[in-house]
Amino acid sequence: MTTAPLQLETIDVRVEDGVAILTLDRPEKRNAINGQMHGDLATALDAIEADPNVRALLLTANGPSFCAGQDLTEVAMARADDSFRIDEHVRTTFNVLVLRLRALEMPVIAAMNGIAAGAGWSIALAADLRIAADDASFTQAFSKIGLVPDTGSTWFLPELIGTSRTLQLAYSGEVLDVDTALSWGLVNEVVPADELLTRATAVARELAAMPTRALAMTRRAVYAATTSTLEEALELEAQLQHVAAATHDHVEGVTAFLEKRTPNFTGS
Ligand code: T3D
Repeated sequence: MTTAPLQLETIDVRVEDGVAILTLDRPEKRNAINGQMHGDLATALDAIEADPNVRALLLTANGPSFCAGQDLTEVAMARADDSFRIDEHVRTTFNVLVLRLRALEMPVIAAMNGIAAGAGWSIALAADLRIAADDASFTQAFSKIGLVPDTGSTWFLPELIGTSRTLQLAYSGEVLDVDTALSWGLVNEVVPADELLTRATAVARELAAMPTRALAMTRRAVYAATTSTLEEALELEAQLQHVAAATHDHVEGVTAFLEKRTPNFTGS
């Protein structure tokens, strides 16, 4: 079964070998997220969630930067309307997006080129793995325009780099280089820019060929553990193991091991 590409105004989605490659495609504005892109992201995720062929998501972007965060032109225009509430905007757009990414039943990988700013970086932080081009860089950006980090930055960054480094980045809005990001654990791997998509796609394909339901439950358990007690984590592991043990892929994995052959996982 093949899946037709989805060409939206600001986003392109194609499915290859079980990987949905979601490309932000507004390069002339550095992939700043306007209302159209917020809507297109929701449409793209609807399609990805509904597609049984998709077993991993790769987030990437066209042009010289990964994503410049919220489209500030639109925010400036919206503010002219007295009824505009920025908190509602954040709740109904970025917050929903981040929670949807974390709830997906598959691994999520970000392939990051150029600069990622503000909410654009936060979206990548919601992914499980980040593979960065050697020209990638990262900025919290929010303080430069008198805003508070959002889209999960205040939650994701301390998890990865601790509170002091988070506040250093958030206060200064400094542009973090990719080597420092790698050494701090903010990206998993750095590759030459012209190899980014090839490498990230290879990683995503590898994950898509694995026991998808077990990987989905793995990310669920790991993310739940960040806010749970050891007792709660142990209990969730036990419950999820019960579900995993009933999957076809578990039977296939054990059978293949005993038969000394490569398993053929189907994601079921
Ligand atoms: O309402 C809410 O939901 C609040 C939520 C906020 C979440 C946030 O994300 S706040 C942070 C917003 N982002 C920023 O502050 C970053 C702003 N952009 C930049 O600092 C730079 O553009 C970059 C460092 C990202 C890239 O620099 P460079 O030199 O490669 O490109 P450039 O020349 O600055 O920009 C190219 C075009 O993209 C330019 O448009 P033009 O003049 O050619 O028509 C520029 O205005 C546009 N652009 C870049 N970022 C944004 C943007 N337009 C609107 N909004 C942007 N965020």
